[in-house]
This record gives sequence, C-alpha cells and structure tokens, in this order.
Amino acid sequence: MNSYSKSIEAFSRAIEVIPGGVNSPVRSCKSVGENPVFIASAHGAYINDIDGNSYIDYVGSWGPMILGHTHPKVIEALCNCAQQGTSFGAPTLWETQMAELICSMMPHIESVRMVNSGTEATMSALRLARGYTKRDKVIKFEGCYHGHHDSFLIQAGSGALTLSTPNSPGVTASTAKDTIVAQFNDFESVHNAFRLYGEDIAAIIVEPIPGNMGVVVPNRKFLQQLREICDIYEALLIFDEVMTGFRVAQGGAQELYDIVPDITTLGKIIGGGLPVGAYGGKKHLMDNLSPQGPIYQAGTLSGNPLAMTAGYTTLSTIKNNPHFYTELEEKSILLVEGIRENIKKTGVAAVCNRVGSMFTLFFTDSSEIKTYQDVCTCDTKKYAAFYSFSRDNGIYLAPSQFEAAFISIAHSTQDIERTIEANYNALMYLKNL
Ligand code: KE4
Repeated sequence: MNSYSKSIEAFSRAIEVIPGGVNSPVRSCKSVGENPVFIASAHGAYINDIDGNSYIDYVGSWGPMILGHTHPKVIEALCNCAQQGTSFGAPTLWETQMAELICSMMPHIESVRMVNSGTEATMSALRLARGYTKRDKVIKFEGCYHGHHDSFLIQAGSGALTLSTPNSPGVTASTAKDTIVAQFNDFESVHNAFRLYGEDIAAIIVEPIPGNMGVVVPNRKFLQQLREICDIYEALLIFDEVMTGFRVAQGGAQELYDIVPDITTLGKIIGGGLPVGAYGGKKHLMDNLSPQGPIYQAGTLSGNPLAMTAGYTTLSTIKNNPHFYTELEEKSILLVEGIRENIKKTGVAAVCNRVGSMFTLFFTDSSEIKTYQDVCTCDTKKYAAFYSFSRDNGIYLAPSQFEAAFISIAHSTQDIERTIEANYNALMYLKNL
C-alpha cells in the first residue's frame, strides 16, 4: 500500500498560500475525494511522487508528453538553448523555424501566431473571428472545454464540469448572451442556432474529438455538416486542436476526418512540456492580426526561445519518425482492447472510448457514450473508487471521469500489459464493493 504522508503534508502547506493548493483546479483531486500526490520527477512513461511512489503515467501533463517525460533530445536542446538566454522580447529564428514546422505538418495552416496557453489561443481565435466577420456570437458545445476565457465558461467541460461549475461566476450576462450552446454530434441543435442567429454568428468553436467530457467519438458527417453550415452563413469554423493536434495524427483531427477549418488552435504537445499555445489558418485571414492588420493580440513571452526549443524538438522528433503514429496506434489498441476485454470478463458496467492515443473509461450503464447526455449517465463515485485503487496500484490517471487519458510513445508493451492487469484488478475491486 502506497504511503502518501509527504504529499498530504505538502498539500496542507500549499493550501495556505495557493487557492485550493493547486495552480489548476482539476489537479486538486477534489472530485475523487483524494489528496493530490506531489510530483518529484518523471522519466519516460513513469512519474514519481515525493513519497517515493512510482506510477505508469496516463495523464502526461494533460497531453503534452507524447514522447514521454525528459526525452533526451528535448532536454539536451533546452539545456543548450538556456545557455544563450531565456527571453528577449524580440524576434528569434526559433519562432520562424517553429512556425515553418507547424505549417509543414498541419496542411491547413499557412500562418501561425504563438501564444502561451491553449486558453490564449482559443480566446485570440475568437477575437480574430469576431473582428474578421464583424459578428458577435459564437457557438460552442455543451461539455466541450476551450480554456477559461469568459466566452467559453458556459456549459464547459474538463475541470469546470468536474467541479460542477460549467457556468462560472464572474462571467457577465452580457458576455454569456453571445455564446450559444449546442449539442455535440447533434447537427439539428446547430442548425436551429443558425436559423435563429445565423447572420450574427461569427464562428463555431469545437473540439473535433472532445476530450474534456471524456473522449467522445465524432460522427464524421456531423463535422462535415459544421463545415457546410459555416460556408452557407459565412461564419468561421474554429477547430480547437489544443488536445488533438499532433495527438491523433500528425495533422490532427482535421487530417483524420479530412475537414478544413478556418482557424486551428493548438497547445500542449507543441510546447513539449513548456507553456505554449498557437492559432493559425490561411494567411489572408491571419494577416488581419496586429501589426499586419487591426485585430490586436500580444504577449510578453509569446514565442519564448525555451518553449520554442522544446516544442520544435518534440514536433521534429515526431516528424522524423515515419512509424511514430503507427507505433502509437499499436500501443493504444493493445491497451484499450485489453481494457475492453476486462470489462467483458468482469461484467462491470463500463464503456471505453478511444481515438488514437487518447481514451476514456466511462462507468455507465449506457451501452455507448456518444453525446454529452450519455456522459451525464456516468457514475462519478465509481470512477473515484477506480481512480484511488489504480493509483494505489501504480497507475496514474486523471482525477476526473470527464478527462482523457493519454498514451505516449515511451509506454512499453510491458507497461501496457501491467496496466491491463491493474485495470482488471481495479474492475474486480469495484465489482466487489
Ligand atoms: P490551457 O489554457 O489549459 O493550456 O488550454 C486550454 C484548453 C483548450 N482547449 C482544449 C481542447 C483543452 O483540452 C484545453 C485544456 N485541457 C485541460 C485538460 N483537459 C487542461 C488541464 C487543466 O485545466 O489543468
């Protein structure tokens, strides 16, 4: 049985000086009734807490660590870069090389602006869409999460859903009135919104593969219909690929489903573990941004050399391995098919959704999870018990039913087989609760 005494003490100390003891709410483990473990280090597929417990990591810093932790090439590049300085507030070749690399890997991005988080990317993408179309309203989907920008904290997913604040206090009514909430995989809800507000809708923003209500697999037709209706009403389609970009395919969900968004937002993997976000699209659209155009957006540390180095090294390591996504898919299939086999063997009421190397194990009596309504059938108490048993047995998962789990290229066959065994034991534990 793991000891957590140092983490418990660390959490009590943190709570004195940090709201809730954490710098991001979902890390608090509040919804699973646990103290968070405080991390000392992480290498490859493993993460280690300050009590000396080691875990196979399926959070991967919420997505960025697709190469695994402390990849030697990333660490070496960061050390070399830091020797030359850490921030200049002036253009560097790193930023240009990073932009060129992203444009070469994401075919529908001709021009890209670096920012410091996914929230900044989606917030800025919305401003660009509003400024370009001269319209105010935006459609988002219930359960989808696009960061903590006021316009998106309406029926939001991830930590907002986990901690039962999908509509956050502090978001004004005047802001909220311009956000229209539709239902993912339900085109009629989108069509109705356009019938009512079509001429005033600047954009649809969508997680093309939602990960923030847990992983929900899109209907390809639904995504195509979003593209079509945006064309009809001359609204912009924003693909929020902060999670899916470089995760589900080199070209993200837009490559996987062959949809052309007008704006793509990115984050997580493109920072290689450092704070990076980005948004991009066709050059004629992006050139409306200051200083080229009138739509303003800025950032002291945008394009920071260290962040660019970590991101560039991560993306180029992926790009230079022609078998990267094939290998990652093989690992992902091995794990999720093992989990599905365990569900069958134990008879526990659960569904496991997967796209690429992101997946979610939902505890539900429903036979499938395809909509937010389906997600709402989940038994979060069961998930909490599953989380605690798994963590006690060396498997590090998101402390929330409404999140995605991530497999990295560093997860070995042995790690995956060990995870499947631990998953079976966790399901049997639940069965006998
Ligand atoms: P950040 O501001 O947290 O870098 O990115 C916001 C964001 C935007 N869009 C999507 C699709 C995202 O998944 C996110 C952030 N994801 C969550 C985890 N599901 C971040 C974890 C956290 O809030 O600590």
